[in-house]
Amino acid sequence: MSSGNRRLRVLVDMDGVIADFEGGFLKKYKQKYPNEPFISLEDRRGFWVSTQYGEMRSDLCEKAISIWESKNFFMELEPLPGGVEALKEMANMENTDVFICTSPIKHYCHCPYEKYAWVEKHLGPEFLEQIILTRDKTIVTGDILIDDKPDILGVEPNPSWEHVLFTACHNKHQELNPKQRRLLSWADDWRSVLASKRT
Ligand code: UMP
Ligand code: MG
Repeated sequence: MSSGNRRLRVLVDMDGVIADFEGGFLKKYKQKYPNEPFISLEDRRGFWVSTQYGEMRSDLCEKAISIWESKNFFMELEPLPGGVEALKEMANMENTDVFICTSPIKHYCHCPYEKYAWVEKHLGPEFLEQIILTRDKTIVTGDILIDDKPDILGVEPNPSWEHVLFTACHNKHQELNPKQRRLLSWADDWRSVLASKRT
């Protein structure tokens, strides 16, 4: 990012990085549709859950979407192991600004509210200052974006951040381009990744 800015700005995605979207989806899908086929997390491929369900049977795309459009879906997601602790530690590091950068769904009646409520519940009210809700992360500036989506595109062709791919069930088989880095989980060495961005 801009030279002369001594502070490190870390953007951390929410779904699939600190909140267990895939696990929460599968649990509620099975509860709501006990007689329909499902895709185990082991067999998940591709970022879009709805696409893979739709490929299995076309009506399952809508059924999948109905799960995350439901009240309390985002609110009740479990934290992914180590994520909350890592964010709190990061936020307490010197010269470090941490933001949660997350894309809400367009069915907006529950999701944005529940994302704020989730952050307040798991990270504390002071973290509400750090939330960025956007469908286009390329226009947000930062040194690093930790995100499980392999392709993060938008109107800005040259985002300021380095995207570090957070490993998830849907991306673990995917090959990275030679310059791209992964964080395998929050047990992986995220502190070194941050340190590498401090000059
Ligand atoms: N999402 C969909 N369809 C899918 C999978 C996810 O709309 O098949 C939504 C849920 C989240 C968003 O709101 O995409 C993912 O947000 P990020 O983790 O990329 O911020
Ligand atoms: Mg994500």
